[in-house]
Amino acid sequence: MTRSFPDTFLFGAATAAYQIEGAAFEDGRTASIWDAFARVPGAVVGAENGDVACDHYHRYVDDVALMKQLGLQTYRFSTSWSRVRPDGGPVNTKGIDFYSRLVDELLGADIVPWLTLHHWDMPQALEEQGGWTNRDIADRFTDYALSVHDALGDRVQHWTTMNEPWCSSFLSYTAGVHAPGRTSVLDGLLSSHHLLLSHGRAVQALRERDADLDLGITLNLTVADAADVADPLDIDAARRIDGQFNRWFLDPIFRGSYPADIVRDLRKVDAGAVAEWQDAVHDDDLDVISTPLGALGVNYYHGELLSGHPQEEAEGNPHETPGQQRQTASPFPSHEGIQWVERGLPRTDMGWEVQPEGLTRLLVRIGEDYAPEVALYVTENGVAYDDVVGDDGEVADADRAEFLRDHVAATLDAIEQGVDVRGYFYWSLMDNFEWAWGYAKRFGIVRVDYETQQRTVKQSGHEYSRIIAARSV
Ligand code: PNW
Repeated sequence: MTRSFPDTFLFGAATAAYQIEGAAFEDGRTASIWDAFARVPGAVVGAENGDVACDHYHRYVDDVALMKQLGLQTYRFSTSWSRVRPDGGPVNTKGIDFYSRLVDELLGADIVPWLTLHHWDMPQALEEQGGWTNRDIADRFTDYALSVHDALGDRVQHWTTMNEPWCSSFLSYTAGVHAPGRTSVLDGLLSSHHLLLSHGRAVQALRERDADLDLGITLNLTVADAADVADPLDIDAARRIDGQFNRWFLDPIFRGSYPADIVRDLRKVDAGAVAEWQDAVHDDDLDVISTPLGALGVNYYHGELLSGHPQEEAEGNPHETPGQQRQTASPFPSHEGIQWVERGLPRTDMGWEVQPEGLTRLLVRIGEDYAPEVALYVTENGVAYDDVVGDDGEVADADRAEFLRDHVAATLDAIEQGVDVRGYFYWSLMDNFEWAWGYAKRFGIVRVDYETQQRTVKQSGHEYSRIIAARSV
């Protein structure tokens, strides 16, 4: 039986500035933390960087034509802070003009622009003043948000402040596998708070400008299941991962408080860091952070099955990132005794399990527990596979086509269960710079030949076009 999506549901695809633009030092852009981190020996597989990436900065006209050909209704992209305000300083007209031309091109193609202000590429000059660990960053970020709004506010309706603050705090400042590569529990805690504070301040400032803007944030979220649902240790392991990954961000945004159980756990790990973090959380901060939103973006890649029995083997851990040549740590400050259990589900090229029903459960849970008043969008979902290019130049990625169809269907399942989900963005429009993995992992529905910059729509891209045209699965 085929089932249809609501008429207003939006189908799109997503990218991020550093991952596709290239032109890293053109037209006044200066270094971001990713330009700097990519040059640290051992930080990125193959010592690759985003200097050229997909050369989207020069090819955006063709890329928008490709989006139109695919039938995308919306396109999620990010603006580069160091292009718009190099070194975090005054506005760079040439930099912001690029986004203005991109937005015009999208609107001309009838594609709704979906803008993210921060997708991890903060100016390196600001990192040198402490980056997200320095409270002043909230003012810098708000200035940056307003300058993007100055230029694009007349044409862009949908604004996302942050992409995945868990990644820009704990993966970046505690685990050390993403820029700026620090390994400190305190820095992870401080940066998570300042990312949320910056989000709240920017939402307030943008809303003051224009009450009609659709404002939101994108979080990476997971379903954390206990291996044995009757085992107290397994239940507790699932609680701790859910708390550190999901609730650490959801609770301040939607409930105006940090999860007390996790604060308690963290105190056992590093009481000094928790005390310093508590000093950094000022009285009014949580009111600012919980400013009501119009949209919550949910990024879902995989779920996790957890055990609290240390003797079990930790084969299932999806949070393994490269960086073995550098000192790295767990992104979860409270990880002792937690094991990820292998459950035999198929795995992707990232080692992540394929679990579409997890997306349905996640959306239902978020809709019920946190966001009954806010519209949900799946702002990222996608898969890396080791694509094979045929003799005819075609990419027969039946595995990705199936993944896409199954997750679009899982989104529809949530809608049918009453959750207000209004869009789905596949990650990613095209193969691109996959952070610490460099160009080794391909998520695109469009293949990029990094020698020639030629784009080829994969079988999964054609499949997505058919789904969008039919508006049903
Ligand atoms: C997201 N994890 O990153 C990002 O938003 C994208 O830029 C990225 O390309 C995409 O997912 C694929 O990786 C994540 O460790 C990186 O759980 C790591 C995790 C989650 C999301």
